[in-house]
Amino acid sequence: MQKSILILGACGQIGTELTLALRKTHGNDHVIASDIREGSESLMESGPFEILDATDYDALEEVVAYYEIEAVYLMAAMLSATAEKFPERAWNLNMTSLFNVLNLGKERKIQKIFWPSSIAVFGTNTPKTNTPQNTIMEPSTVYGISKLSGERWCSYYHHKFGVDVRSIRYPGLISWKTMPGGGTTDYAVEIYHKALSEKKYSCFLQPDTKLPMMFMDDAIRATLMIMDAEADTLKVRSSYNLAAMSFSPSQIAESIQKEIPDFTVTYEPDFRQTIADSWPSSIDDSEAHQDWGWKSEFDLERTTTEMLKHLTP
Ligand code: VAH
Repeated sequence: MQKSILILGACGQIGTELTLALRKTHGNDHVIASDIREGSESLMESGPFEILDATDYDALEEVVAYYEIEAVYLMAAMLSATAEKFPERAWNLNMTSLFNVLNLGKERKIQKIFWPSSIAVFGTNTPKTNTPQNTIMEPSTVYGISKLSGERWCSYYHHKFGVDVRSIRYPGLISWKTMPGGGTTDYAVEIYHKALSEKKYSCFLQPDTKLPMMFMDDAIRATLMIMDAEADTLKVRSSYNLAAMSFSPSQIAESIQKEIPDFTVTYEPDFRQTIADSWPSSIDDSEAHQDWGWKSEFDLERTTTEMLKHLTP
């Protein structure tokens, strides 16, 4: 009998699109979406859904047993900006949920795990351009600390207990199907919505703040690729660097102004500027390319075309 897949945090920015993509390839009934609240209409209508708190081990174990889950995608997390406002809640959510899933793997109740890390694991003393897979990692944000700790635990559970956990350090992600929440890179989504609705946007980062970014279609494809890869090809069991493009707020504004010439942007940096300044401006993802054939397909121009096409009423 075909085993099932469980997505934790299925209503989030990545979780929503990942659920729809997995349902397309595995069939709706074999992909169980879950979150602490219901999600978008397209998500709720397309297959089974459970209200589930990823920090509740007993509830998680019950859902895994009931649906005979083979693989878990743990997408539930508190992102960088919100985590700075609620450090202990962020640590509890990001770490307890990870330990719950890793322990299910250790007990062989599930066979495969995907867990998202982030470029937030790097800090101000990390080499800023073409940041390598292995380098100085001293994150200065609650979110980055939780993601770096999570990477070390993923590697420990793989090497000590044989848990098949796979991970990617996502850059900032740009999507049109769902709004992101609580991230420092969320400006790169908000700007498209504001360009279309008001033709003006106040950006919370400086115009020259260059950050690694990726269109959601690339991020979903990378996630499915690493999960489909042969286990012995994956030499990195902490988390793989992943890259597509890097741009600044002024560069994304220029790409939008090619389509909407009278769009204007002002810049009013807030606390998220300090977070962004601690992150790399570009990433070297050679290992992901070598080990499992990763190659991005969306640059800024193609991303802007897709975003404006799908968001235009
Ligand atoms: C955030 N979107 O802004 C997330 C991401 C690299 C940034 O991890 O917190």
